[in-house]
Amino acid sequence: MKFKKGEEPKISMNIPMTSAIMQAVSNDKMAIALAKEGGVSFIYGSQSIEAEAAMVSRVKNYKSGFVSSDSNIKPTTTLGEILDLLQKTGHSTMAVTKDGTPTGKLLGIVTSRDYRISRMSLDTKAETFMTPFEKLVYADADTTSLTKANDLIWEHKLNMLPLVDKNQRLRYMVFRKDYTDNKEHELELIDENKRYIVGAGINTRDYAERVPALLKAGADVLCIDSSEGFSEWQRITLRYIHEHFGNDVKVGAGNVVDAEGFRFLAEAGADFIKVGIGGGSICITRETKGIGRGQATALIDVCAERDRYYEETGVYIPVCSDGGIVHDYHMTLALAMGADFLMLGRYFSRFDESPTDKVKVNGTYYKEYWGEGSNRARNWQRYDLGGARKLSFEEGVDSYVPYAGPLKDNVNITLSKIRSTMCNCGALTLPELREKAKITLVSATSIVEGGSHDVILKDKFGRD
Ligand code: MZP
Repeated sequence: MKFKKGEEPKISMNIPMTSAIMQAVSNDKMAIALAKEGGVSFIYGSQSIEAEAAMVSRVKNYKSGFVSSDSNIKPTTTLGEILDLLQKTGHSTMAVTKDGTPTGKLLGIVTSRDYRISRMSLDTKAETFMTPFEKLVYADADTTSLTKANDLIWEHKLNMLPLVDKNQRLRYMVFRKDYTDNKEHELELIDENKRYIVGAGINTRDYAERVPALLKAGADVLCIDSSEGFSEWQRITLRYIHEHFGNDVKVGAGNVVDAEGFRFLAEAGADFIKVGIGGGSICITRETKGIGRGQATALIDVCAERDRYYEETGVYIPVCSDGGIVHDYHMTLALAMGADFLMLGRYFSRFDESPTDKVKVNGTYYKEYWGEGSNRARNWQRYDLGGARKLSFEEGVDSYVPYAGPLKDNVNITLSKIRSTMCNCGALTLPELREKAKITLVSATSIVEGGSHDVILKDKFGRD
């Protein structure tokens, strides 16, 4: 977020990644998964105010687990009673230990997840479902892989396996493969009282109602979601929010693609500024309207203006590079070109945690991914407002992207590539990367040369 020379920003991230303000990308599930890795999601605004605020509130109230003393849970306590307790305390998981401390002997774990409940009746008594933990297998939370944990679960006939760290503190649970969907369930962190940071998308029409609802739900940061940020509407919206809710409410604006656009939004009071028009993977704005600019050119131009603005005013306004990332190294390039952080749509849409359906076509899994400017995304307004809105042309497509598995694994691989490139450039921090990275123009030949070429890859050998 914007900050003055010598001050610290009010909100900062552990990794420079945000997920796009899109129906197909950022719901509460995505927000929790990304926040666990240190990034921030912006919950999509193309839904009713109530629905968006409810998503924000679920992220803010999400607590993965807590430890209860066994005095609360007696052998005769029923599953229904325990689930009531979980609901009242806003948790999804509870670990029960002998003496009520996180390091005490673990008696059992209860989760409110549906698949657990489906296998037990609400009258099931604690003594029944806690019994397996007599055979509890403690393992090293830092080194045990999901596959190994699953093997242990089967071997010991458990429904879930708690993992503890070196100090015997309960760190994770691994759930047995679910019987119904045959999926492996993720590791669930138990660290208590963590509140995840979450952002939310807003628009320049209903901000007087939407903004207070989102702030009440706990949104940490807002962002005006539009493909055209260099507009009077954004200035009016920013002024209204800061006048009515104070400067502590952080609002990003955009998108712009040049120095003039940056300056306009900076002077209008934006707390961060997004760059990118027409470069998104699902975007056809350039094709349909001829509006936009190459992402790298736009980013370099805007970042230079950000630095000039900082020199002149002593106010630093972070820049977010939004859209167009295809390969992981594009992220490093954007960061080296000056982006403070990135916004990604396609990248996150491919993961388990995105809100869209996973479909199987010819033996390969895909996830759905559609643009906010597609009719599919715009339809919510037609339904919600109940009236016939004038039909407009589409600026986004409805598509499939290859399914890529869990967010955590993918983000970790991407980050390790970014770190490795930073290492090549001799940079320990992102500002150092900007300073030290040498960016050169590449020819089409050099791009071909950069991949494997003039060899037949073994997995294609012998095929048509
Ligand atoms: P990408 O990561 O999929 O390449 O791009 C995501 C970005 O594309 C979003 O953050 C948003 O700025 C932009 N977007 C979303 N919907 C559309 C559209 O329908 C679009 N045209 O351009």
